Amino acid sequence: MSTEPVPTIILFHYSFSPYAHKITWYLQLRGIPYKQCIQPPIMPRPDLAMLGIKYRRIPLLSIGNEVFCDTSLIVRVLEEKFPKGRLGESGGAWEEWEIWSDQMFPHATALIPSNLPLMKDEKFVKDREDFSGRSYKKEDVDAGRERALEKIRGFYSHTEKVLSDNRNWILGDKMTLADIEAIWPLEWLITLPGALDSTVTVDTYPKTFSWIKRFTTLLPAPRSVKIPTIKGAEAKDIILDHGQASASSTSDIGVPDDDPSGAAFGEEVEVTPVDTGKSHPQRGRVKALGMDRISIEVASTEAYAGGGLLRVVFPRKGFEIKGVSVKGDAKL
Ligand SMILES: N[C@@H](CCC(=O)N[C@@H](CS)C(=O)NCC(=O)O)C(=O)O
Repeated sequence: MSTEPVPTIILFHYSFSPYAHKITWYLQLRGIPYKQCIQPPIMPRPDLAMLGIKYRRIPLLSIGNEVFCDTSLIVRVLEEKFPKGRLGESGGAWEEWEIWSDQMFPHATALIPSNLPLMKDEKFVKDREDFSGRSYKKEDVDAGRERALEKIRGFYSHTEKVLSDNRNWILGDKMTLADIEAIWPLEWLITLPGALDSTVTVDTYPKTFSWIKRFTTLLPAPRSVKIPTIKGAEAKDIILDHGQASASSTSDIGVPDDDPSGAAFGEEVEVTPVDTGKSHPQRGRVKALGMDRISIEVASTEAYAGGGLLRVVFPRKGFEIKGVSVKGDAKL
């Protein structure tokens, strides 16, 4: 682990984002100090727009001058920087639970009850239809409910089976990253009133419910952790204050001549998720293309004479890169 002082960490999120819970739990269980910048649950997000960030998914995590997108990359970056804390060794076994919960999430969102005030808010419905490409209209949500519940029961059954030998934690007798990776969508549904029905309860999945309780009891009590909350303007100053490429975690990676994306160093590209949030591509100049990550330089609204720049970093998995230097060029 590097002995360099760690620059300020800022989590951009809103309180009811289940993907953000995965990261707040990780930060708290590893004992990593961070600040938070609370975002509106729907677009627009002016704090991010002034940084030149068009990518729309939550959460994002900045470390110094770099903003990391997608929780899969955020977890990996934090694991590289902070491998110690209140979590046991999991080797690579947590990665299969990451894939598992990503597969569960679309079915879980299909269980957001159509009678929630939020689901009657036209702006929210429109925003999420743009985000997911799926209908959030009451009749469609209600019609999809049984099928989603059936899928979701499969996920609770799976953890019930894994825990059937009376282990305390998903990989055995120590709480690990695999627990965080598995619990966040299960816990979210349990705490979302009306999402589940009588087929998913403490009686039908007792081991899963008590494991979730065991986990949440170990989290620091919300009142005991005072996470400093900062406004967008302060977050922007912190991020833009940290200098340029020298402060970047990806500056040693470079760009191979024969990268499969076809993109070259310095080329202007758009990076876009392949599943959700596709109508919000992120533009920037290629600075590094590693095996598992893409780093682009993005100009904030303050960019002038080489200042006001930041790095935005994406995982390779689940994202595509398109050149934009030539109009209509759609090379991959
Ligand atoms: N693969 C992404 C998924 C993140 C995601 O879907 N987040 C939801 C919130 S839990 C989101 O961005 N919803 C739309 C929005 O808030 O704009 C990740 O791991 O970060």
